[in-house]
Amino acid sequence: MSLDDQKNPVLMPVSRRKFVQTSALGGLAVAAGGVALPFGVANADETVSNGAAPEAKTVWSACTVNCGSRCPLRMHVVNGEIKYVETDNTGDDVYQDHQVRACLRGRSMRRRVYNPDRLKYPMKRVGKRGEGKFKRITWEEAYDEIANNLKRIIKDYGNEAVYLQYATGTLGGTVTRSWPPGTSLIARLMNCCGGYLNHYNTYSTAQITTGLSYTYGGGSGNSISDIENTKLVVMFGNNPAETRMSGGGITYLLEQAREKSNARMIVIDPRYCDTAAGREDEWIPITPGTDAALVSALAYVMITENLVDQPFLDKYCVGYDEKTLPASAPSNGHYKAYILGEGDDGIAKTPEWASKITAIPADRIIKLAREIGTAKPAYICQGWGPQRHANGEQVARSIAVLACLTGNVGITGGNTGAREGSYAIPFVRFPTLENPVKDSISFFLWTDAIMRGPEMTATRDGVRGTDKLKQPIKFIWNYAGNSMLNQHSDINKTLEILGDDTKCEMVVVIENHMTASARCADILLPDLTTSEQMDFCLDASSGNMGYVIFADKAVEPQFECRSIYEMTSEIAKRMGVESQFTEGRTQEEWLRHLYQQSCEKDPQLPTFEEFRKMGIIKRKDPAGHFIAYKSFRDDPQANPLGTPSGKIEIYSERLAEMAKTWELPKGDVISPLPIHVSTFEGSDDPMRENYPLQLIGFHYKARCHSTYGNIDVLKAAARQEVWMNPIDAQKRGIKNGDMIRMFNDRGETQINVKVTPRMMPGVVALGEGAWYTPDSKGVDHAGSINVLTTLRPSPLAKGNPQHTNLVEVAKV
Ligand SMILES: Nc1nc2c(c(=O)[nH]1)N[C@H]1C(S)=C(S)[C@@H](COP(=O)(O)OP(=O)(O)OC[C@H]3O[C@@H](n4cnc5c(=O)[nH]c(N)nc54)[C@H](O)[C@@H]3O)O[C@H]1N2
Ligand SMILES: Nc1nc2c(c(=O)[nH]1)N[C@H]1C(S)=C(S)[C@@H](COP(=O)(O)OP(=O)(O)OC[C@H]3O[C@@H](n4cnc5c(=O)[nH]c(N)nc54)[C@H](O)[C@@H]3O)O[C@H]1N2
Ligand code: SF4
Ligand SMILES: [Mo]
Repeated sequence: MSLDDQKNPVLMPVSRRKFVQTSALGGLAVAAGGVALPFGVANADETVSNGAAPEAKTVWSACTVNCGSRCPLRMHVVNGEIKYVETDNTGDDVYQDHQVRACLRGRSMRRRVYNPDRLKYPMKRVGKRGEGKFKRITWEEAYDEIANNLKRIIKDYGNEAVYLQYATGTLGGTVTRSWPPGTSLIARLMNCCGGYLNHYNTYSTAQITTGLSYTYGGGSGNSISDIENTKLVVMFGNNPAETRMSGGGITYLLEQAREKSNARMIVIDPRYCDTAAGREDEWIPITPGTDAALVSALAYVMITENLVDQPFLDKYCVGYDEKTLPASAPSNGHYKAYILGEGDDGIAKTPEWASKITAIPADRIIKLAREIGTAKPAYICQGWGPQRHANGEQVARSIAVLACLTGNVGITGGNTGAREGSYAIPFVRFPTLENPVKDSISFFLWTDAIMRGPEMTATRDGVRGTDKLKQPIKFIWNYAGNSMLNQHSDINKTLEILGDDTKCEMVVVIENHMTASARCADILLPDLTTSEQMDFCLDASSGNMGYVIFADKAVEPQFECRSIYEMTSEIAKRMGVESQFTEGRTQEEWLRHLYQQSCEKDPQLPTFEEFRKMGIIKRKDPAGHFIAYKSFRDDPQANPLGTPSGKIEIYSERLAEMAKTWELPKGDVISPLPIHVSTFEGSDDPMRENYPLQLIGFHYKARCHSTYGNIDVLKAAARQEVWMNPIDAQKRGIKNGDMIRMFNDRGETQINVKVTPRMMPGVVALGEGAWYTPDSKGVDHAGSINVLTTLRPSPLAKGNPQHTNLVEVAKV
């Protein structure tokens, strides 16, 4: 398919007939009111036939979704309708002044704006919550209903009962920014009204962020462009070809950097992912959730063959061996003792030991250890797949230790074992004021907080800012997110929790489309898309090039949709805080005001009108490649890390303390050293007798999570299917393309199978984010993975173990 597919006449027009189609989710919602509104879009054919010269313009806009990139879109608008979409045409092909070329998703933006699932007017729930039955109401009714309930719930339960849901649909925006929660206009509104219950961490990186905060007091990595200075690239579960697509993503940068350095690249992943796919020097499939065992055995070989960087470990690290072990630790509590079998478990972490756990042959582990131990420097990194597991904190910390054993931290061509770092142009953000409420929960435990809020404590559930939650969640704001259902775990259980409206009393969803989460709303507000309003797209970067985009208004608002600024201003008025909220500015006045402030800090910026014409401003990192912890490496005394010791803590005294004091469910482990631990639904769980296959998810090129998941051409271009090894397929009498059922105790999905040696035996993989499409028995028919995932959190981060699942697969 050509990148400019939107110009292709066969694929182009969104016809009127198609546009009134009811929702793909069963035709319930939009059709329920039975009201078809006049169309905001003129039919393409009409504009040609009426003879008048069409009014054509090109407007800079942006794709602001949470794919890790941000991309400029040039909207070609004729008579008020987007006809086709192009992308950046500034700069050249040389990296760091390159064109930031949108991927096929962004180029399909027109199909999101003019989508049959588009919400048209405010609606109120009429059936059971989650059923998706609504009636149309006016904006005045919607605002009043929200404000009245908000006042009542704050009065009855306090501001701690009002929760801002994780929602990253527009995190690239400025006025429209939806995440982190504290940066959204909803936060500003709530902060004017006494505050809200916050969340920390993310579905993306909970285990690695928490894990590495103990190791490094942070978790940054060298920029990927620094691969031009390396000898060897080792990727643990990192798939930039899919998760960092486009000229703003870094997949192309990776290839250009490798061309310069000619570095070898080893990809360690249960799946032969697109990043490998012929570009790799070697693919090492690994049993999911066992990377820490692999690292332990690599350490064993490096220690016994004298390949570790002892001076680095002595000078910069705590707890590698007895020399740097804290006094509070047992004398055999150091990492070297654990590896050599002198620790409490008495097991030497030999390649043979790890081979049984990881399914990687012992001689391959030995060869890999020698290779990593002798390549100087080596760029060791991990994506976020290995950490999205029930033992993900341990895995993330272990991979970081590998970078320390080999002395690769803080140097050019090396890396910390974390994901790549990048550079962004600093810009002034919308001020959202201070949250008077300090309590926050892990983003993943909101369903728990609905059910048992006041039972949740700091040392059992990781509640922060307070010892114990005061109230259960009673009110949820869900702005630009699908984690009310589609993206959260265990959809069936979550539906049950949400279905009881005596528990959480009010759910407000602000969306563009009739998503699974939208169907769980009590009040559903139709938002503008990026194309229908003015905003800046910030925090955009491509390795060591930062950029910002002027996302202008391309077309008029469709139907009765309104902007988030207008919605929150109207609710602020009803809450009696309008002047504090708006400060008397319109959306455009705010943008001009913020831009003025950015210009004062950064005199290099062009004027507002110049920026508007340019569409995109790019800037290279003045410091060159980003080298994580370089100042610490250069002078550790002057530039200590954010850990208590100021050093890299292989052994963490804080974790040792938590291991003693936290109340953990049976089987959960917190440990001062990064070690391999068995987990629930891991490769050695006895549950495998009933559910013999490990199921991992992955982030798929067809969508950004669930966003773009309802675009016909994208669905056709990259089909939703479950990956399965021929050995597993043959055992079950399954052939490539068959319709299968995949199930466990939590639910079932039916989807076509892709039988492929790109998947290791014993493991199946399914792209996350497909639109949950249940039948009357609750069986999903779209390959929506979260009918199979668990609500049980990981031990330390209380994060989402969404890649740790056991299932069985059978032919339908
Ligand atoms: N099983 C499994 N589940 C996962 C993951 C996994 O790997 N496996 N990954 C997790 C991760 S890392 C993440 S980040 C989360 C992502 O979860 P979410 O943050 O919920 O992301 P999306 O599914 O993209 O949902 C974004 C929503 O915003 C809406 N939206 C887009 N633009 C606008 C706008 O301008 N205005 C409004 N009001 N709405 C808009 C879209 O229609 C979409 O419904 O999912 C998590 N869930
Ligand atoms: N196209 C597209 N791009 C995206 C997104 C999207 O939805 N679509 N989402 C964006 C967001 S919000 C995020 S957080 C990132 C997510 O980025 P990641 O979390 O890095 O993406 P995943 O695909 O979940 O995992 C990366 C790889 O890890 C592998 N993997 C899974 N389990 C293990 C394991 O135990 N060990 C090892 N070694 N490998 C394992 C998977 O097979 C996969 O190839 O992607 C971003 N980019
Ligand atoms: S989905 Fe990501 S890579 Fe694709 S156009 Fe949007 S921002 Fe760019
Ligand atoms: Mo994410």
